[in-house]
Amino acid sequence: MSDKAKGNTEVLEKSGLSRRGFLGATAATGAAVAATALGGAVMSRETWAAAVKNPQSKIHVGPGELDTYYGFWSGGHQGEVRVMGVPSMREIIRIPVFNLDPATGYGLTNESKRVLGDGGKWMIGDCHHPHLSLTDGKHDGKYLFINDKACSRVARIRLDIMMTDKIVTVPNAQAVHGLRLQKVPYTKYVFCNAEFIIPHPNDGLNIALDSEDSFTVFNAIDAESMEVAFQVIVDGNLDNCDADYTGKYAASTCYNSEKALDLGGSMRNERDWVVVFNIPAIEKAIKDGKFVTLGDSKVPVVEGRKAKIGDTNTTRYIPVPKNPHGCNMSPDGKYFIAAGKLSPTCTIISTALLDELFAGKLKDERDVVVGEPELGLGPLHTTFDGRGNAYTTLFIDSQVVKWNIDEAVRFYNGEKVNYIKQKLDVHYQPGHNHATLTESSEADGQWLVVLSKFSKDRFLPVGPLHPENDQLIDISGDEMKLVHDGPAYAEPHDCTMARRDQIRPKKIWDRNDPYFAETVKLAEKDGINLETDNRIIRDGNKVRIYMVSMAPSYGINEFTVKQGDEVTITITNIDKIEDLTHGFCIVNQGVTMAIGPQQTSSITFKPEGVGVFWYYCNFFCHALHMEMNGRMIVEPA
Ligand code: K7E
Ligand code: CUA
Ligand code: CA
Repeated sequence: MSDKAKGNTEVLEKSGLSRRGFLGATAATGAAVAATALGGAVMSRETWAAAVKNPQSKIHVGPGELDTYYGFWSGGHQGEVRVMGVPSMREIIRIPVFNLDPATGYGLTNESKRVLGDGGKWMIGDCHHPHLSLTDGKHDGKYLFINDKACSRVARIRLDIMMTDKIVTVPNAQAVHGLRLQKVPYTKYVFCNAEFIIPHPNDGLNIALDSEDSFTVFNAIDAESMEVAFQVIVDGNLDNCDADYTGKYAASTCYNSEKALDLGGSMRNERDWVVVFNIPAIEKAIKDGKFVTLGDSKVPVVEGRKAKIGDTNTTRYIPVPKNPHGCNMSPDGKYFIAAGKLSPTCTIISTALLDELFAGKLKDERDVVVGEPELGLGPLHTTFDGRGNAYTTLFIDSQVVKWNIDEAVRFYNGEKVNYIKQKLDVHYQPGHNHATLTESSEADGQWLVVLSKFSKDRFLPVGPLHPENDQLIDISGDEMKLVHDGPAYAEPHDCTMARRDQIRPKKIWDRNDPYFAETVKLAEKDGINLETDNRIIRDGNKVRIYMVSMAPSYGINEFTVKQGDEVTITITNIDKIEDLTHGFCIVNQGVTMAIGPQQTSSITFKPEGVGVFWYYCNFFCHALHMEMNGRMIVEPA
């Protein structure tokens, strides 16, 4: 066990749960313990080093060659998304979402401020779960959605331009964590969990968190309008979620069924639960007027607490051990798999039995559980290869365990079968893992990325703050083979991958793009043709400057404003050449933005000080790029 793993065990022991206690607590059968102890083939350091050095090796993407998969990485509390190439694990670009991005001017330009709305005052985020939109269970290349736990938001990225185009703040909620998409018939809803229990109203008067008026909500956001379509009140808290392949059910894990306010309390129950949401029943309840609204928000809020659902039949609570974390739907649509975290097990929930559960035909909620394999210590998240195998991260054991789902189901039915296929050491303490196309019906079992939380000795030392370690594992054969380590800055949590033919980004901007349509409208009000006009318009103490850019010059070389003016600069890049982006930066003014080919970008600011201020292009665009500059003159008031 690594020192970090030891550290974790110590933490757990202090909180009354020993490593042995884990195993003891879950009535492990002898056979299951034997299966866990079996372990698996671990590729030696020499073998994988040789595999990586071999230029013919599968993971080597040579100069000029393209990766076969797009990877979209959460940028963690950098509040962004990172686009990677897989299998090379090269970072291709970053997409700012909740954060300030000086390179593109995201957070500074008027276009990005319209996207950010009120949340623009924060400019922080905590991204965990990036997910790609689907049609008929397959990635359709339209959108990527991602949560912000820090400010309770959900953002949408348009994949054709790879930019964030809408953000919604979820009302009546604190900390949007788990996020998954409706897969069938298409991504109509973005499902997401508000994690923390808060009082309603949260007015500072009513602060008892154990009262009936304190709860958290499951949310569905309309993927097109990006408005919250409905919320469901639940018992306990909410962690991760997923949706099925019929479009009917979503499920979320809850680790705090105790509604405890401290660590010990939240580990009191041997079992917490998975909440299953019946989407058509929720929609019907809303149609029938069986909802309330909370505070100022107009979002319909449906009752989903056990004791209160009445005839709306919106939810069911399936007991699962213990502080469960990951919730993952298998690509064949058959199972929701909840990872036990404080139990060494995963719980397999059959989607085929959910109709019967909601129809009241089952005696017990646990009757939908068709397997509960013992896998190892600290199971967090599960991913799939499309060949019937599941891969679960074991946080405490620092391993990924490959296991066969149907064999685990047979084992649960009493058959003596060893469902564990292999255990592979990873470095160190993995959170999510993610196989290629695993969240779609096309899971192809080629690559597995393991997002290890600690890197410790895997990279050159960089001081007390370490990067994480994203490890690439070849899962195309019978045996998992670790082939690459890659550092990741704080702190991705999760990623998702699609085949490169499934993502179809534009090469240059469309002049009618909605991203800057509002800016175009404002220019039209000033009688400006953005593609030809270079003009300065004074309107009281507001000055609007319109210019084009074409390598290597701006349409306006010098302009004059007065101290105290509010200045808006709108630039249209009339170059039509792929990869010809210009920048606009005014020295000592905190003004910077990018203008892609055929894009219009604008920025509004109040100049600081008086005098001559040079502006220049900060994207290399031409042999005379250094000469692409001009001057803003600020006259004293
Ligand atoms: Cu496990 Cu936020 Cu998906 Cu972190 S969550 S690991
Ligand atoms: Cu335009 Cu550099
Ligand atoms: Ca608990």
